[in-house]
Amino acid sequence: MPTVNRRTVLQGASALFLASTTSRAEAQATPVLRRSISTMPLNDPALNSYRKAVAAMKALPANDPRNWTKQAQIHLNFCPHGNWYFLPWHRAYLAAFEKLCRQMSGDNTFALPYWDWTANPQLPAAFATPTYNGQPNPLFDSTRSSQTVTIPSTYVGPSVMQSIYGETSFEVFGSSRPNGQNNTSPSWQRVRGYEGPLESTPHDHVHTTIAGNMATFMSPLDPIFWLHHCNIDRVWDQWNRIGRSNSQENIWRSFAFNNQFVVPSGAGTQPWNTTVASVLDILALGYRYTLPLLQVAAPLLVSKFINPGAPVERIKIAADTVARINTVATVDKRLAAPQISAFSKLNAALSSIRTFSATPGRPAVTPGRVLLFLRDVDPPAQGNVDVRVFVNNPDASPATSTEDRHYAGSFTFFGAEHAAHSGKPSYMLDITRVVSRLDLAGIALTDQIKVQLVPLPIASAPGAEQIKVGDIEVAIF
Ligand SMILES: [Cu+2]
Repeated sequence: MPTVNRRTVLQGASALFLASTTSRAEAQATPVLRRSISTMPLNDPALNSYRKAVAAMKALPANDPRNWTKQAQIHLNFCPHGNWYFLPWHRAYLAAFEKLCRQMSGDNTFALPYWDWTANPQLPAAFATPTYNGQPNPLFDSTRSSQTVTIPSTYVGPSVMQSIYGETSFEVFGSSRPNGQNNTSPSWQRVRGYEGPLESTPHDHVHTTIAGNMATFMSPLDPIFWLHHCNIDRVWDQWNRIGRSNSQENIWRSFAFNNQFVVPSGAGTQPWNTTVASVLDILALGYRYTLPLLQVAAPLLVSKFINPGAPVERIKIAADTVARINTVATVDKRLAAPQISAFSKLNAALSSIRTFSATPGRPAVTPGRVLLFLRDVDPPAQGNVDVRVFVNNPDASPATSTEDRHYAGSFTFFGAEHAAHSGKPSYMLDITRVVSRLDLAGIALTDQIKVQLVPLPIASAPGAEQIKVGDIEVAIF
C-alpha cells in the first residue's frame, strides 16, 4: 500500500482547489490547442473561423481597433526587432489577436493554427487561391512573390532548427538586449541589440522569401503573418520545454508593453497592457501547442581551445584592417541575370585578442561558445540580399553549398525600409559548431579566424547592390 505522506495530501488538496476554481473560470481554464495547418483539411473548423474573422476585420470601419489595417499598424508602430523583446512582444500580439478572432468569428474555442515551415515549407494551400468556395478568399494576398512559394531548407530546414534548439543562452536564441540597456524605460523597446539565429534566419527569411506585404513592417496585412509568428512562438515554447531557460534579468522580465494591444470586451474592445513576465506561461495565456517533438541534438562538441570559465576573449577585427565590404563585396547589379559572377568576399584577419569585460548591452552567454558579431550592417540601398557567412573558406562563392563544413549561417534584412528602430541592424551567429567541426578536422584555428560574407540576390527583391559591415568581432566565451 502506498504511503500517504504530507506531500501527497497537499497535492490532493491543491488539485481539489484547482477543480473548484476551474469550474467557475470555465472556458478560460482550458487552454486551446494551437494545431499545425498541415494537419487541417481546407474546411477545418479552425480555418473556417479564421476566414470568417479575417473577412470581418477587413470589413470593419477604419477607426475600429479591430480593423485589419489597424491591427497591422500595431506592428508597424511598436514591434521590436533585433532585440530580446522580439519573442515576448509577438507572443502578446498574437494572444490578443487570437482573442479578437474568437470574438469576430463567434467561435469561442478558436485557436490560431501554426505554419511549420520546417516540415511543410510550401505556402499552405488555404492561403494560395484568390477564391474559396466561390467567394473571395480572405486569406489570399496578391502581393506575395508567388502563391506556390517554398521556403528553402537553408533557412528553415531541420539542421537549421536543430542548431537553434541547441542554443543554451536566451540572448543568443531569442536576440540580445538592446545596446546599452540599463533600465525598463519603454524607450528601449525598439533599440537594437544583436539579432540571434532564430530571428535572423527562419524568421527574417520567411518574411523576405514570401515578399510583398510580408517583407515590410505592415506584414500582418498578409494573413499568413499570424501563422508564421505562431510557429516562431511554438519554437520558443519547444525550446523552453527541452529545459532551456529564459533570461532571469529584471530589465527583461519587468518590461511593460502598455497602450499597444486591444482585447475583446463585451461587443467592443478594451486596451490590454502586459509585461514580459506575464506572457512567459502560455497555459496562463490560454493556449498550448501539440506535444513534441524534439530530437535534441547531442551536446555541442566544444573545441579544445575553448576553455569554459576562462575570461572571455574576443578577436576584434578592426574596421581599418578589414576591407570594408563596399569595396570588395559588391553584388552584381544585374540581379536578374542567371549567373551572378560578382559576389562579396571578406577575408578578415585577426588583429588583436584582448580580455573582454561584460558591459551593459552585451548578451549573457553560456561559457564555451564562439560567437560571431556583425555590427552596424548597412542594408542595400534598394531591394534585399541573403548574406551567407562562412568561416575560413577562402574559396567561398555563391556556388558554395550551405552543406559546406565552413558554412556558419545566413542573414537578410527585414523591414529595413522602415527606420523605426534606432541603430543599424547587428547580427550574432553562433559559430561554435563550425569551429568545432574545423578543429576536429585538424584545421588550425587558434591563430586565425577568417570570415567570408557572400551576399546573394533575392529574386523577389531586385535592385540590391551592396552592403556594408561596420565591424566584425569573434568572441570566445
Ligand atoms: Cu515577423
